[in-house]
Amino acid sequence: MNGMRELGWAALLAASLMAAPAARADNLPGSRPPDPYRSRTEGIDIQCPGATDPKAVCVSIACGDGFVKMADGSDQYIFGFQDVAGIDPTVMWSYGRLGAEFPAPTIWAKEGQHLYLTLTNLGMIMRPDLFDPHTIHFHGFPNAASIFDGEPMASFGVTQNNSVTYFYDLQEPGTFMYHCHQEASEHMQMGMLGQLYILAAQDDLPDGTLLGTFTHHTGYKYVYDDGDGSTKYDVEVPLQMSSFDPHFHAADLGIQPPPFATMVDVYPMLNGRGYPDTVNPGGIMNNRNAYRSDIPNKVAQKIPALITCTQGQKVLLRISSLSTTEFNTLTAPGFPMLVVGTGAHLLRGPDKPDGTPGKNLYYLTQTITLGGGESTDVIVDTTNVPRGTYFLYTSNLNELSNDNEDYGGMMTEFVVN
Ligand SMILES: [Cu+2]
Repeated sequence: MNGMRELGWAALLAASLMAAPAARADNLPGSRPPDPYRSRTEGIDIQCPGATDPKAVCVSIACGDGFVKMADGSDQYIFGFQDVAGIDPTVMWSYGRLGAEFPAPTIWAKEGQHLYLTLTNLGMIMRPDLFDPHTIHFHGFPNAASIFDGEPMASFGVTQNNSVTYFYDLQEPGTFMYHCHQEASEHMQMGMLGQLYILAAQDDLPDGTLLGTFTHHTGYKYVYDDGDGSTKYDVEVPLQMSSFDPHFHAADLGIQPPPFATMVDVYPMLNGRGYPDTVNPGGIMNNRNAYRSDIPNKVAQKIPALITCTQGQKVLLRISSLSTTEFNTLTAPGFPMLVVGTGAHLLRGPDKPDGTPGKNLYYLTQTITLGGGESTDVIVDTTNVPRGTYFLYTSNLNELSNDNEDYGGMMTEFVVN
């Protein structure tokens, strides 16, 4: 066993060296498309400066603890991730203290790229008695090598004060997610949840390429490599369903055994916010300074859930769930919600024996129900939707509250201008 273990660590070291820390790359051309929504969601894909592999993208994420604010004003202690790309390792441990964000920073990359994903474990500021490792599990990645799967029972967790670089050869587009898999029930309830989108290579076809009877033009975006233009969209909105049990978070902060068996979530959220915070287009400042007077507050919830578009646009809702407790249902009565993908796959039947593509299995629906680990791609064509502000909300009506505060929870607004 010892020999195998040493071999594993040798491979890890080699992988870490391949993606040595890079200088901050804000001014370099990234693979992030110029989409106004994306710039607000702090997508963090960047080219690796100096890399000889033109397909390489480097993402650097740190994990630890922090605080977020619920829509009723209460503070929640969390475990989570933050973007530290380009942060000098000599200052990272002071820069990143109590810096966890919820949801985790969204990772964007393109089909065909090589993703070098570095995770650094900064430890727990409020729980110095805990020596928890953390991992990144790229949920849904096909055929992950167990060493890069972030699944600690098959491989390892990243221990405190250590960094490890995971590697993924991105062969398939889709709406994925990531989370920590170490003591998953606890760490996922505590907030180690993020979104991970792989953009379709079909976006980059030469102008004028024929896809059947459909003509591709530069700037067109598709959810999948559909071959017929049927998953083209104009505006893209991330919507991650999640929820918190404040008693569980308080127990972790108060050095008490977390109540697994009685886990009941009373803060249902979209992108880590309950209504009306969901429609706040800005970030939400936390209150960590009240717990550590030497650390100033930070914006720890950076992903709005407000949906805005111009009439006639096709809006892609990338909906996912990493809930540890509930199945959640979203509805927008009267809206034409076309489901084109589930589980990071195009909804299409098998190819025919002569090689022609199978039949599209897209369907129109009024409700989307997801459990933890599920995702779906919904396209709303607003051509026939009258201009106005609509609600997208959960039909589990008990989830339309922020704990004891009514008229909140898992609800947001869909604005058609
Ligand atoms: Cu963890």
